[in-house]
Amino acid sequence: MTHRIALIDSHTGGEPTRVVIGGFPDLGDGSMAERRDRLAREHDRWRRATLLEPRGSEVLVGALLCAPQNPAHTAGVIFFNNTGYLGMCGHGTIGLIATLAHLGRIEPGAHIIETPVGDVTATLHEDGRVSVRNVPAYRLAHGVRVTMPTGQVVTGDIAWGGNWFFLCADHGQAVTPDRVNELTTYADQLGQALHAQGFRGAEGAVIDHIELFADADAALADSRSFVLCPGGQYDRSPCGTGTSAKLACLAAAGKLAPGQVWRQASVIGSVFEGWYEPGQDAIVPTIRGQAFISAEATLLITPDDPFGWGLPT
Ligand code: PYC
Repeated sequence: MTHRIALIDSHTGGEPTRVVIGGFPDLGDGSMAERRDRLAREHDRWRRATLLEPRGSEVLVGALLCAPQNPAHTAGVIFFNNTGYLGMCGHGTIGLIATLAHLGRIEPGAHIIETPVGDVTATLHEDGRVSVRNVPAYRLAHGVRVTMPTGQVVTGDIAWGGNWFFLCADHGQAVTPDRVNELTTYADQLGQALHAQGFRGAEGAVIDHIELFADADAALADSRSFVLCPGGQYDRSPCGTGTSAKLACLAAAGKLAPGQVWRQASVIGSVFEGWYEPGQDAIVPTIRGQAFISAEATLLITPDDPFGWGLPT
C-alpha cells in the first residue's frame, strides 16, 4: 500500500516548518506529551520519512497537527526534527498558525495550541504576524563556567524557554552568517563540554540548545544570536524558545522590565520581538514573528521504494 502524507511547508525568519496535516498513524486521544511518546516509541519511521532524505533535509522542523484534547482549543501539535522530538517550538508555532490561516481554518485572533510541554496562546494578527504567549520560562543557573577542549572558559546561564538552553556571550566568536560552519563546530563542542562537565537542566534534562550572543546593529535589533539545535543544525530564525530563555535571563538580571520589547536577531538577520509578564518563579514570555507559506505537497511512500522510509543511518 502506498502511504500519503499531506503537508504544508513554511518558513519563519528563514527557518522551515513542515506541518503534517494528514497521513500519520492514529496516536489516540491522550495529551500531546503522551501522543509524542507514542509517536517516538511506535512510529518514529514516519518522522524520518517526512523530514529526512530523500524527501527532506536535516534542517527541516516538523509539526504534526493533532486534534486538541480540549475541544475549546484550536489544535494540538507535536514538534520533531532530524534527530528526535522538541518540547515547544516558537518558530514552528508561528508556522503552524500561518498554515491554519492559509488553509482557511482560523481567523485573526487568539488560539490556544496544546503542546507536549503545555498550552500556548498564539494570536494571529490582521497583518499576518503571529504572537506566541509561550509556556513559562525561567533561569535555572547563572554564571556557569564551562571549560572548552582548548582550555577556554566560557561563562553563561542555563534557562528553560520550552526547551533547555545554555546562553553565553563571552565565547569570542564573531556571530556572522559567513561563519555558520565554524559556529556550528564551536557550539557543538560547547554543548559536549557542558554535558561532560555535568551541567543539566531541571530533573537531569539534557541541555540540547546552545545560544551564542553578540551585539547587533542597533537599527536592526538589541542582540544577535547563533542557536545550535539538537541534531547539529542551526536555527535560521532567532529561535522562539531561545528568545524566551533569553527574556528569562534578562528579567532575572534586572536588565529588562515587564512589557519592554526586546528585539532578537538571528545569525542571518531575521528578527523576533519579545516581551514578558512577571510570574511566580518564572516569567511568561511572548514572541512575535511572521511565517510565509512555501509549499503544499503530498509525500508518497511506495512499497517498492528501497529508501521509502529514508536512507540507512
Ligand atoms: O523557534 O523555538 C524555536 C525553535 C526550536 C528549535 C528550532 N526553532
